[in-house]
Amino acid sequence: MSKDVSPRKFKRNFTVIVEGNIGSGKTTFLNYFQQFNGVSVLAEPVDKWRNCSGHNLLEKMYSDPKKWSFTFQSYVQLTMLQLHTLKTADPIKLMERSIYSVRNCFVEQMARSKCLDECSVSVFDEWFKWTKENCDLSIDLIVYLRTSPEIAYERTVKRNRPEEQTVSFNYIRDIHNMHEDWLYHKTLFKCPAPVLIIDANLDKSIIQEEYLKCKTQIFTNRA
Ligand code: DCP
Repeated sequence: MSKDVSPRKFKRNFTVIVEGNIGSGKTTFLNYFQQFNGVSVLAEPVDKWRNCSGHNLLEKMYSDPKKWSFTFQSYVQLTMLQLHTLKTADPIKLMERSIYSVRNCFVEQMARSKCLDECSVSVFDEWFKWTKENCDLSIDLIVYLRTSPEIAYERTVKRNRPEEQTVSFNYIRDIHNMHEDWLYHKTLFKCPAPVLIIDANLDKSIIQEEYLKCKTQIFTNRA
């Protein structure tokens, strides 16, 4: 295996977050980066969300969004914070999603669709503000896997995750719009780092060229 990263000492990891709609291909992207030395790949802890002391919070959130969205997103926020503050041995830390997409995409969509009431959103905002001020949530690069909502929806239907049976096209379109406003148009919330946009509509068989561009940017920038 080639040695892509020299064993220099860094004050902290060069942190890259991978963002994109549900079904945009974040897992495939992360799997590609598993092969390189010097990169710690931190996948989203979906299994934890499915089993919080025996409770499947992901399933609960989709089955009754009004009742469980706050509980679910609170737990996601905690698990994301655990990943943000985790010190990894490798110089590059590649994370699936972040505390930023919890607030800027999911909580925002839930607030607009009234799944979360104003006071619940205020509690999220207080937590978000406190953690930003008191924990190191620094990000060096955001990789945005940009898809059309149609393709993201099609992939979600195809993979047939039991908890996602009630996910509608409209929900995927809303979550798409939140990502677009945050990371593409940059009209919603401040971006915590430069954004690299990848055409994630491309099929698995040809997307590796896009990944390669991304690899170059990550490995060059962290040097
Ligand atoms: N989810 C959520 N709120 C969050 C993060 C995720 O409701 N703050 C939900 C959406 C999905 C599931 O959790 O139902 C996993 O979502 P992701 O988009 O993070 O992961 P995927 O597995 O869908 O990613 P991909 O298909 O891009 O690999």
